[in-house]
Order: sequence, then structure tokens, then C-alpha cells
Amino acid sequence: MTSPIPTRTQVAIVGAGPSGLLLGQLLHKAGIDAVILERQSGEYVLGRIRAGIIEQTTAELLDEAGVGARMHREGLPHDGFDLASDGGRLRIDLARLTGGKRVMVYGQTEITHDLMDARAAAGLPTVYEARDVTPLDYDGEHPRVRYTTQDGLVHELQCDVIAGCDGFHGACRASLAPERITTYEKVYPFGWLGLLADVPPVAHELIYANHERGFALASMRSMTRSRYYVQVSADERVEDWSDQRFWDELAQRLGPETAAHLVTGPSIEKSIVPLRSFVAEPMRFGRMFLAGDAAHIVPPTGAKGLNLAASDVGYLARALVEFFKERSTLGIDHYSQRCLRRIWKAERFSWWFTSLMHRFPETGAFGRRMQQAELDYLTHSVAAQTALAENYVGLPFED
Ligand code: RFL
Ligand code: PHB
Repeated sequence: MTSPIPTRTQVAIVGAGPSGLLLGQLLHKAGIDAVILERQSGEYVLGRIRAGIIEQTTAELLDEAGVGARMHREGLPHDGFDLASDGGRLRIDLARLTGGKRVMVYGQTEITHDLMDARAAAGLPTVYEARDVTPLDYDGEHPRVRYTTQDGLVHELQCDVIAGCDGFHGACRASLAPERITTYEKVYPFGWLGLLADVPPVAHELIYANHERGFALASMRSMTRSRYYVQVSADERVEDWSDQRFWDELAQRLGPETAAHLVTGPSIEKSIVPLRSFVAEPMRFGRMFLAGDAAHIVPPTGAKGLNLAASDVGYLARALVEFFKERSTLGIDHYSQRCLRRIWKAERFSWWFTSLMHRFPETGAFGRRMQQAELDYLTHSVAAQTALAENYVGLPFED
């Protein structure tokens, strides 16, 4: 940043991931000032390869923030996806099952890019590489955030409200005394090994595969860039996975018919994500609000992480507009409760879909039979498919 570092703002946003950046943009549209403090550099944030599926409500929020144009141009609308198991394929026809709803394939990296560009174009302040970010005095009416810049200088940002958009390992939730917060957690005994490559996707739609060797997912970022994942055990190291080993494993799990169309190539990125379900309650502490991964984590199977982050921020932006513009505390008073109702439903769906599609060493042959029976039920029950589809496209917003 070249302009002087601000010492006072209305909303101090901690974290320049999708939650923090989208909140900044929605507040800017509403005429509310915000400063973003981010621990990493902008390039580092953009280098993280994460989510790829956008719900319609998230797309609408990006439009509202004025950053949806490239997503509409370059994003790929998807009307369905496939579930594969034991050689069979079941198409979940999202559009038909949900009365015309669909999802959009558009990478988190691209969304982050669009939000960063909009923020820079509007000249809005972001402090990158801010170290030791510490939220202070949020139980009173004059919160502050202390942080250290790259040159070693300690700064303080006075504000009316702090938004903790700083992810699972962030400073905001960590600043709370343990007795103020209740956490719920399930750690799965496996992770996802992901590979990104500039090769055309194996199919036009996503394929979620349940295989006896473990789960696999065929996804994409565009018609020339593929994103694939295979389930690996929790102690697996990415160094032990050459590209060839990855492609061989993926091909086995997708099955011979699908693998016949698989185009392989050198990886651009390869990393392992641990799988976890986590919720912290509540999400408001005086004048500090948690949003996105700072408050909850879902396993990526249901593609809900980024979408939940966006819905939290949608609620928070609306509540802050009521607070600053209408002098009403109604929105901020209900923020936590509103978000959590949606979050728990997404947690349930992500846990269920993870349980259906992965290999669980501890549940053995009985567990696998249960999965096969449920997949068979899904194949023959429109009701079961509808329940899957309406959760996948995103549940409607409730007040
Ligand atoms: P983010 O994206 O973690 O951004 C938080 C930002 O806060 C910064 N930060 C701090 N800044 C200042 N001071 C501190 N003390 C700070 N501590 C942290 C971080 O550098 C970062 O820039 O959270 P946000 O904005 O809430 O967005 C949430 C989404 O990123 C997340 O839900 C999804 O990406 C989850 N997720 C996935 N979701 C999907 O739907 N599909 C996926 O395929 C998928 N893959 C993933 C994922 C999450 C991952 N993580 C968190 C390990 C893959 C990975 C690797
Ligand atoms: C992705 O493309 O990264 C992706 C897609 C669907 C998921 C998870 C990840 O459920």
C-alpha cells in the first residue's frame, strides 16, 4: 500500500480471504468504511488453490458486490453431476430436481482475484503482511486492532466493529477466553490429495466416485484446466505422490470406462487437505463478529466451505448496514443465530455426503454395504435424489 496507513475506520476486517474481501466490497457499496489487515502477501493469498463450486446465492452476492461480471463470462454453469460406484454411474439432475437451480464452476482463486481488483480500483485500504494482529476491547464501544507492519512498527487501528474473517487458524477466535466459546469438532481419519493440471476435464460434469480403494473426485476450473482429488490416509505425505502415481490411482478409482477418457499431464499444484467438521458458537462477541472458516469448517465433499463463508458475510453486511445507517442493533443481535441455522444444515449435509462416499477403515465391510445400499436407494428414489440436489445447490436463505 502506498497511501498512509489509516488509524481509524468503521469496520476493521481481519483476513483477506473470500470472507474478508467480499465483506469489504459489500460494505463499500453501502458507504461503510473498512480496512483489511492480512497476514500474508496478496500473491500468497492468490496462490492458494481451494474451492471450485459456487451456489446461486453466492453468485447473487458477488453480483451485489459488483464483482460478478467475469464469473458470468468465464464461469461454467452446471446442471448436474455424477455419482459413480461399483462400475455404475448415477446422474443427479440438479436443474430438474430443484426446479431449475444450478451451480457455477468458478474457482476461489478467480473470485479472490476479482475482489482484490475491485478493491484496488476503488482505492480501498488493505494492509498485507500484517503480523501479530491482535483484536482488543471488543466488549466495549471502542474496539482496536493492534498489528505490526513489515518494517517492525506497531500500529493500532481504532474501529466501531471488528470482523474476524481470518480463517480456521486466525487470531480473532483465538483471542477469546475458552469459556466464552463452545466448539464442536469431528476430525476424519483421512484427507484429500488434490492435483491441478492444464488438461481437459475427463467429463463435462463433476464425478464423485465411491471406490473400494477410496473416494475420488473429478472436477475442473475450465474446459482446459482440471482439478482432481483422491482420498488418502491422514498421515500421507505429498512428496510421496509423483504425478504418475496420482494419475494411476485416480484412473483406478474412476473405473475403466471413465478412465479411458482421462487426459493426464504435469501438475501445476498438488497438496493434501485434512478433512474436518468444526463449528464454534456463538459468532458474535460484543463488537467482534466471526465469519467464514474462522467460525466453521466443513469437509469439502459438499463444496460448502466457500458458500457458507459468503452467506455469513451476506448476513453480516446487512446487519452492519442496519447498525451504521439505521442505528438498529436488530441485525447484529440476530447475526449469530441466523448464520448458525444455515451452518448446521450445511455441516449435516457435508458430513452425510462425506460418510456416503469415503472409505472408512473403522467401519469395515458392514460400513461399505451400508454405503452400497444407500447408493442403490438413491438410484431408485427421486425423493432421495431431491434431498441431495436441494442441499447441493444450496438451501434458501431464511430470516
Ligand atoms: P480463508 O480463505 O482461510 O481466509 C482467511 C484469511 O485470513 C488470513 N489470516 C490472518 N490475517 C491476519 N492476521 C491473522 N492472524 C490471520 N490468520 C489468518 C489468512 O492468511 C487468509 O488470507 O477463510 P475465508 O475467507 O473464511 O474463506 C473460506 C474458504 O477459503 C474455505 O471455506 C474454502 O476454501 C474451504 N475449502 C474448500 N471449500 C470448498 O467448498 N471446496 C474445496 O475444494 C475446498 N478446498 C478448502 C479447500 C479449504 C482449505 N484450507 C482452509 C486448508 C482446500 C484447503 C486447503
Ligand atoms: C473443486 O473443484 O475444487 C471441488 C469441487 C467440488 C467439491 C470440492 C472441490 O465438492
